Amino acid sequence: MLVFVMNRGVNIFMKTKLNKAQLYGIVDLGYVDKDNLENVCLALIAGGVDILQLRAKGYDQNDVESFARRLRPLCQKASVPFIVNDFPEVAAIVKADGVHVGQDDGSLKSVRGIVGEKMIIGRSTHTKEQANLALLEGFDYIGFGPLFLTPTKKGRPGIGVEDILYVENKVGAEIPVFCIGGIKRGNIKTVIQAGARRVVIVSDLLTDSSVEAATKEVKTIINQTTLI
Ligand code: 3NM
Repeated sequence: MLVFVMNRGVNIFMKTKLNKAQLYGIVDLGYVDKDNLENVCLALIAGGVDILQLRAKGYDQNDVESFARRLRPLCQKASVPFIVNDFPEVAAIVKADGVHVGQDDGSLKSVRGIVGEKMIIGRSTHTKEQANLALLEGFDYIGFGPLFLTPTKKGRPGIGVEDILYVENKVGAEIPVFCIGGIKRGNIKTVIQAGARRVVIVSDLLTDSSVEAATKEVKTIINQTTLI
């Protein structure tokens, strides 16, 4: 018998997936042609991403909604939580599993008011203090970075790996912390050895000639490094 467990808060099935996630992938329109969204989404899923976000900076709400409608069923079929960046209204309309918001995108309460009680809500954080505040406010997970300079988020300094352990111990004991920004196959071991348990990787996967193979490589590195 299939029992679909829901409580009054976030969808438990998706929350469990979130809690187990190690690799968070992003279909980022800065790297992916809009005619190729499905292929890249499927390649990330086949490679083993545990969560997938749609990020479409510079596009308007109607465009983002139409992109989200194309990716939502692919993630649903694979049981991969589907997160919409920046647009809580779109997340609500397409019944995404979650929405991700930045520091300037309003309070948890205001986002919750749009997406309802069941949806995962993540917050970008760039300092230890912001990470602590996001936990206190009640976000379901945080991004923490950018660790290194990255072309995907231009104009931001890298914060380095020094604070990862503190944030993992303090915030990561309660909610998932995804380290982000400039993480690549070449430096992921350093990031994990500095205390990271979960990572987001964008350009290193999306600029590879095989997104699927690159994603699989990352999963292998994570598994090997985590076992050490
Ligand atoms: N957010 P890449 S860093 C989308 O620190 C994003 O909040 C960041 O892409 C943050 O893996 C970042 O190509 C870019 O560096 C991540």
